[in-house]
Amino acid sequence: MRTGRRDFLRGASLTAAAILASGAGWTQNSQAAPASPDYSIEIAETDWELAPGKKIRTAAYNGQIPGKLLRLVEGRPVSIEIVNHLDRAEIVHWHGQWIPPDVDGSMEEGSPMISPGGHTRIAFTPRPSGLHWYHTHAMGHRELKYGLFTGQSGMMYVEPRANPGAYDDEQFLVLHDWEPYYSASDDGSLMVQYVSGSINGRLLGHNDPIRVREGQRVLFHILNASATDPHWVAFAGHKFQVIALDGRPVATPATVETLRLGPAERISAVVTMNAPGVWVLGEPRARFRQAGMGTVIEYAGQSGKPQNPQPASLAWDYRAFADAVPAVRKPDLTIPLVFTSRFQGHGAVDRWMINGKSFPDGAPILLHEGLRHRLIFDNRSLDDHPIHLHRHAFELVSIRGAALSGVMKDVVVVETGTRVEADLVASNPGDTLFHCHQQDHMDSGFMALFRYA
Ligand SMILES: [Cu+2]
Repeated sequence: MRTGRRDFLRGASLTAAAILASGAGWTQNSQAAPASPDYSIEIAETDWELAPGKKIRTAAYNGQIPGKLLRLVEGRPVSIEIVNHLDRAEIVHWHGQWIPPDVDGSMEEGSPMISPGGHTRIAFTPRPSGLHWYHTHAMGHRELKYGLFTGQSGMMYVEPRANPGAYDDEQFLVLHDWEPYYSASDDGSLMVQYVSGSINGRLLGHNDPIRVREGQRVLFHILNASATDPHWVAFAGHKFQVIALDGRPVATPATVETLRLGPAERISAVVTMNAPGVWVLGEPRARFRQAGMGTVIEYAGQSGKPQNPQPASLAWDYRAFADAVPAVRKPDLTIPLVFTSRFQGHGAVDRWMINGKSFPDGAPILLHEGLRHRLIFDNRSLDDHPIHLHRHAFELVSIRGAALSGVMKDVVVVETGTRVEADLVASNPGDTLFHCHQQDHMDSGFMALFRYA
């Protein structure tokens, strides 16, 4: 581990970017030797075995995929050392946390990048509680080798001050797609596909089974860390009681058979283990299951080949988790956000626009502290988009014209040709990035900056 000040100085003497990189941390100060951090994240190229004989080389955190689970406590400050062993600048974003822009981990908000070979230390006070995650916010680029195409992601669970605790065991599952390549879509533009997919860094059959006992209530915390793909999750013979979305408890903890997670979405759901056997939990769609995106659940005393019957249908509706009777609130102002794409020719990636502008061309969108802003996500493109707002959560207020309340999110999938409305009560001043979480879309202009007036 190279954390000495000498290394920092060598980095800092190289470029202005490296000097900027020191802005957020103690490295500016030559006097005080800091106490050891609560956590340390080392970013480096890693040879990772998805399955015996199937190795990939990718950047990862601390040599493991996913990165280690960070268990933080709401309101208890945490310090994190980040060391970048790569030959390119990196940045770590704390997805779902309501923290200041200088530590949020977004260049566009003013967080410094960590120079090649450099390091920094950040500190923040975790809020809100629940299931969140940390991941690179660097660009993916055309080669599909950087950004979220790598293994640079991990879960962060912020314990609430009062833990509800109505479960016997907890399991954390991170979905990710690997070995990306371009294929031509029907209209001739390029889309990203993958050879393999994993849960917790291993292909189906190559993870240790999750061992359970009949009657147990297991709380699954699931994250889709894919760079670009939405995923379904099913667990044949069992149902999920969804208690939180994106870390925020839902108004109605409804029970469902299948889960859908757009890139960056999280679901916390309790499963009562009432069907003894050996089962597969994972992507029900054949293409993704064959690519490896599943894990085995084994009841005590049971053995044999994992059973994997298909769900009757794939269904997901955010409204299932909303208040029984939607609360009606009047916004103070309305912000229309129209999503469109421009075809760039056969064999090219599309250009993406919000209100007709590709980032960074548009002017910042102004927020007013304390006011209720109604964001109107109007998707006039042919793709679904997982829309993300940094440093805040918003409340869904309508989907395809149907009202709802009681579902807080920081990512929402806005399906093609539809409109989703969400209320943002602006309460965390500072620049705030708004973007599609699909890596190839955000890289191609699908971003905007929100700025407090
Ligand atoms: Cu998108």
